[in-house]
Amino acid sequence: MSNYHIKHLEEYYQVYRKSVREPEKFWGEIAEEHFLWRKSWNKVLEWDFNKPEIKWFEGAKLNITENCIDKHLYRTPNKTAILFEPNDPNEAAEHITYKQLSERVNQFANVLKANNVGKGDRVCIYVPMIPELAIATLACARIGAIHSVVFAGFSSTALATRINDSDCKIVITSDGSYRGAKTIDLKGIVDEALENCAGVETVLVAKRINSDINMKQGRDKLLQPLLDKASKECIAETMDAEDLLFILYTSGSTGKPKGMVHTTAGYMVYTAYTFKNAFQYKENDVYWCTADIGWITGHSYIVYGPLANGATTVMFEGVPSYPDFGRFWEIVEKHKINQFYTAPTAIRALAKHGTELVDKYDLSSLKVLGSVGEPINEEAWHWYNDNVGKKKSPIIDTWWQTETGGIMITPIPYVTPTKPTYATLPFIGIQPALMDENGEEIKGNQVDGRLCIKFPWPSMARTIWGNHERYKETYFSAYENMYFTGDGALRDEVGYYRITGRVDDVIIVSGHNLGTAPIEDAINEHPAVAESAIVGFPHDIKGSALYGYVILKDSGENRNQDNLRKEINQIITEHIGPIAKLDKIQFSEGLPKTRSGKIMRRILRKIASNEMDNLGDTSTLLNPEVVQNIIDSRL
Ligand code: 6R9
Repeated sequence: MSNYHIKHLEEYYQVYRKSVREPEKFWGEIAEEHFLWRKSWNKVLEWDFNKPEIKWFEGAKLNITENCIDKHLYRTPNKTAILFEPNDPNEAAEHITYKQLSERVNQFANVLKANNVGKGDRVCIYVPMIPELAIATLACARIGAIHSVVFAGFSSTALATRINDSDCKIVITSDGSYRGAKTIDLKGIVDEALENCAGVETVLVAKRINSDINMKQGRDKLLQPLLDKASKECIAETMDAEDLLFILYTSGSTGKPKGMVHTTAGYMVYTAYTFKNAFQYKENDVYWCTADIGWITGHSYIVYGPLANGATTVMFEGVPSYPDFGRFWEIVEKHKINQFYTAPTAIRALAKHGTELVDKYDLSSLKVLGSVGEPINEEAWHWYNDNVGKKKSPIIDTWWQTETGGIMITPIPYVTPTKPTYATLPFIGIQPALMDENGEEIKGNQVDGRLCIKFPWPSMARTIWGNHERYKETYFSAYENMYFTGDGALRDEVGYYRITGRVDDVIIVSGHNLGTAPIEDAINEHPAVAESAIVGFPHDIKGSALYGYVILKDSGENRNQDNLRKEINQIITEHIGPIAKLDKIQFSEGLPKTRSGKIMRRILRKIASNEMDNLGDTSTLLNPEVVQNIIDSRL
């Protein structure tokens, strides 16, 4: 018997040891006993971090939707698979059973086929958090098309870049979306994006807000009439274990976004296994992850992981602040949520509004509280633990990445004793290492270094779409034979890990990864801007916020600086989206540079964070005098 469900700490250590000593045997057993395969594998694992090439379950044939849907049709056809909670609390929630999900996914899959989409084709999904988003994703998987979900808060420029990078021939979208009191014209954004996307032949449009939209003849089609006519049967495509399941873009520290490629079998096995254990999901539990499916958290822990376990997974369309800051807790009470998974930035935003709105609702159904996206600070951890969990629901601080596909370091609730701000122990099968600046592994406890992973795990990204060289360079070149995460971490006296944050130029704002380079590129497009540099600074709700140093072409004295600030944020909104707007914009005369011309972000970060007494040695700079000047004009 494989250890699919871990129930106590002894068992964790025992299973962990097994997973590390005999990884192939371990994962082979998990895969064999808990999933449907059309054909078994020839070999559980083949890997080479130098090429890099990683293959799990090679030779196996399967379809992930048979594991996420069909498998449950025999036993629990009438169980709710997806519980949709709309933006407006007065609109009824929608319970989609496994049987209904099966029919709707098949209909959608048939519509895709009728629109010339087949195995290996890329499909861009730009849909808000409505059931069609999950259904479209699964419909792609059903027919072997590769989905590329783009978060429906991204701008038209960001959308176009992603559509073109992966050559999507079809875009699925909606007329618009609801977000709190606002509506957003998504179709308009798509139309704008497609002016620069010659390869897109078809746009399928779901109706959500019933707005008047422009429909381009021959290209745009309303989805519902097509779905209504489509058959509810669709035989799943047979996929190889290593066939591509999806592409999901994430920000790098430089250059354009990276289309991380995830494949079928390993991703399925690992997300399902981590879901079961990290959330201790039990048969009739109702599980809610507040992320958007546009991020990896939504892919793995709203859609695939929960559905592979036959769970009830909640999809929430709205925002935590609408109609008031009690909305999350109202939903927890209403649907008797058992596992609740959110981000530190949301917790901090809610904590700011006191406990009254938490105490108003009955949260006694909660058994597990999750956190993801960025380090959770001590204050937020305690607020979450005291007021939401009432000190009886363990907090799992889950560390992982778009690239890792699934949770990597986390407590297992009711198994691993938690410690505030610590992600604690590696998940089963995960072998972390801390590295020093000379490329040596730092052994022992009470140490800190750069976080790497020594051995492959099933759900790791296999490449960057269209750029394997960049994949190698970014993740496998910093340290020999190691996957480099880009994060720093410390290991305490008992071997618990605490993630200390990025060690590269990625800034995490409200849990969203933002690379500095694309934002700087956008700002530099303003005709008055000569150069710019972005750094993060501590923010009590967002975790980090963005601070921009902008150098103007002329001295800028004749300009209205407030207008300039607005224009700069407008350009950023157009190029990337509102999430990348700068909180502070300082106009300065120069930027501190090394002799090789590199911007010394370390110094700019310190100034933005008001740590001026701790600037380090600035004498080796090309232009040391500029530092005082920047300090003097600090905001
Ligand atoms: C799942 C997800 C990945 C980066 C990662 C790290 C940060 C995520 C964290 C955390 C501290 C946690 N991060 N979870 N830092 N503690 N529990 O967020 O993926 O959007 O790719 O971000 O987020 O810096 O490297 P992604």
